[in-house]
Formats: sequence, C-alpha cells, structure tokens
Amino acid sequence: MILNQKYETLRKLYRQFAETEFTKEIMDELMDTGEYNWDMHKKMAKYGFFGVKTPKAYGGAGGDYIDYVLMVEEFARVSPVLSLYANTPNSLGSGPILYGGTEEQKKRFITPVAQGKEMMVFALTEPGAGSDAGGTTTTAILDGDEYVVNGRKCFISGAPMADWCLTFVKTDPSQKGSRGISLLVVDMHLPGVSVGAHENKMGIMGYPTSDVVFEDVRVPKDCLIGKVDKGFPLAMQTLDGGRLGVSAQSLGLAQGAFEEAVKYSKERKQFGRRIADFQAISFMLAEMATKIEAARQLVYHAAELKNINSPDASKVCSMAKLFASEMCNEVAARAVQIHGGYGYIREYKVENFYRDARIMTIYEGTSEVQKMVIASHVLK
Ligand code: COS
Repeated sequence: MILNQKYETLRKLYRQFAETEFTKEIMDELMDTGEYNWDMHKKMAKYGFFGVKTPKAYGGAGGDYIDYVLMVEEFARVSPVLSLYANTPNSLGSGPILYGGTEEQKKRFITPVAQGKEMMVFALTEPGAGSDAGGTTTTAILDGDEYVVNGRKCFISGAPMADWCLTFVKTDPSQKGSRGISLLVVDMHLPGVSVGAHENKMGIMGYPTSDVVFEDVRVPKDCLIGKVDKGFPLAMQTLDGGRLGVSAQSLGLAQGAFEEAVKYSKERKQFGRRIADFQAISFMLAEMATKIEAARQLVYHAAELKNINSPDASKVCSMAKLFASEMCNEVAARAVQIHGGYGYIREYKVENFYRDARIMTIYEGTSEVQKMVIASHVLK
C-alpha cells in the first residue's frame, strides 16, 4: 500500500512531535521512576492525540484507522511507552462505549477521554481469567437501581491514574463461559474500589499497571453499557481494534530498533572495518528490513479493512498483531546482537526496545490467542 499525501503529512507531524518531545531526559525519567508523566499527557491532549480516531461528535478529530496506526507507529519508533499514552484513549479506553453505549453515554464518557481530561481503563483480565477471558468471576448483582460489584481485575494498564474503569462482570452466573457477562463503567472514586501496588514490570515503564479490587461497590444501573449479559462481544470487538494498535506499536518499535542497528553498524569498527561491511551483519539488517516492511503492509491493510468495516477485519487485525509482535521481538533481539555488549547497557536505546518488545506478543491477547482467532476464521 502506498500512502497518499494526506497520510504522509500526518506521518511527518507525528514523527516530528515524537522526535522533538520524547527527549532522552523524559525517557530516562520514565524508566527510573516508573511514574506516569502528566506533562506529556497534557501536551498530547493539547494536540488532540487522545482522540485522533474518535468521532468529532464526541470530542475527537474524526480520523480513520490509518491515521491512528501512523500515530502509534511513529510514537513507538521513538518511545513504545509514550505511544501507549496516545494509543489507549483511542482504543481500549473508548472502544466498548463507542460500540455499545447510548448517545448520552458516549457524550458523557468518551468526550473527556478524547480530550485528555479523564482516563478510562479496560478491565477484562482476572487472576484466573487471562486468555480464557470468558472465565470472568467478578460479579455484579442488581439491587434496586444499583449493581453491587465484587471481584478483582489484574494487570490493568493505567489503573493507578484512572477515573473510570470499563469492568466486565458476570451478571448471570447461571450462563456458562462468555455468556452472562455485562459491561459496567465504574467510577474509580466510589467506596469499595481500590487499586493494588504498581507492578514491577520488565518494560513499558512509565505507564503504571496494577490490580483493581471491587468490594461491595454500588454502581448506578445507568452505567451499564449495551445490553445486560451481552458485554463479552463488546470486549472482543474492542480488542480487534486494540490488536491493530499493538501491531502498530510493534511495527514502530521494530523500526526504531532497526534504525539504531543500522547507525551502530556503520559507526562500529572491528577487524579494521565497519561491522556493516561484514556479510553476517548486512544480511541480518537485510532480513530485518524485509520483515518490517512485510509487517507494515499487513498493519496498514488491517487498518484499511477496519476503515471499511470489512468482515475480514477481525481476522486480519489478529494476523497483523501476531506477525508484527513476533517480528518486533526478533528485530529487537537482533538489534541488541548487532550492538554486542553495548546492546546490553541501558544507555543504548536497543536495550529498552528489547525489554519493551517482550509484552507485544502477550498483551491484548497472546500470539497463541491470535492463532486461535485466525484459526476460527480460516476453519469456518
Ligand atoms: N467481534 C464481535 N463479537 C465477537 C468477536 C468479535 N471479534 N469475537 C467473538 N465475538 C462474540 C461471538 O460472536 C460470541 O457471541 P455470542 O455469545 O452472542 O454467540 C461471543 O463473542 C463469544 O465468542 P467465542 O465463543 O468465539 O469466544 P471464546 O470464549 O471461545 O473466546 C478467545 C475466544 C480466546 C478468542 C477470547 O477469550 C480471547 O480473545 N481471549 C483473550 C483475551 C485477551 O486478549 N486478553 C488480553 C487482556 S485484555 S487487554
């Protein structure tokens, strides 16, 4: 796919923002403290990045999926964690309401998220329900005009900063598996909601992740999104788009690591030559470039299918995530290898890319889950 002038201009804008604003000082601070950078949040909000593909009616810029993947790709090329800042509100933090909410709910919840005034997190995973997302045990029992919520969600990215939590709950325990699950938007400030300690993660530092615990939390009935007992398809539909976002993040990460490897291989001399002049290195770079380009075409194609709401979109988004996330792990590992001992040192960017890459084949569905989704389509 060849991008038209409009998209190339957008790419330039995103690249320029990332190269100017994602400074070494900020990235070091994210890694050292693990804390969310609110100054960066405000800056991104000012540029409208939190709502690039949110419809204008709900405070967004009304862009399409290509616009969105270009932003995530370009941001991740410089900083995978900062790409997540802009990715989440466009994807998991608004998707279920966009797909299942009423007009009033969309205005009430999506607009402040798109404008960066409030943060919304997506809570599906539980200690006993990871890949088996239908195994949700958090319950919500209707009592008058309120649902009483009890349970625990885990690995919730952004929970410590969140105002709202999109919480998947079992409303009808008599229904098996993914049936009988509903979606509630829970105000994080309600009595009985608590957030666990920040997880001490391998990568993506600077975007805190924690458990969210619900103890007899009384949630107003009007915070139900979509129909009662029909919340699971909203999670799946949102994850289709989310997986596209992770594929773009993987693509950008791989591109960033690759560029570092090219630069280093031209500078570093061994045995009296640039290491780029050894076939062992140049062939590695050639393979990395080829795989990145293949992933790019798949990611953009998946975005186009999402734009036209194609019935193939779910399958191809999973394919893009599977291919791009596995590819970025390979590329990041090779970029470290090309750097030799220096690649193992924090001062070199590839060390960070390598650690950040590891989550790409795991979050928003492992590679194995993507294969389950793809297989379910090809075996239909
Ligand atoms: N869009 C809309 N609806 C979808 C859908 C999609 N892409 N995929 C599935 N559904 C619907 C189905 O139509 C079905 O609806 P009905 O109950 O009305 O028939 C329902 O969702 C259940 O579908 P299915 O039977 O395929 O689901 P499974 O329980 O077999 O789940 C997997 C299969 C493994 C794919 C699912 O549990 C999953 O994605 N797990 C990983 C979760 C994940 O990514 N976690 C990461 C953390 S969240 S950031």
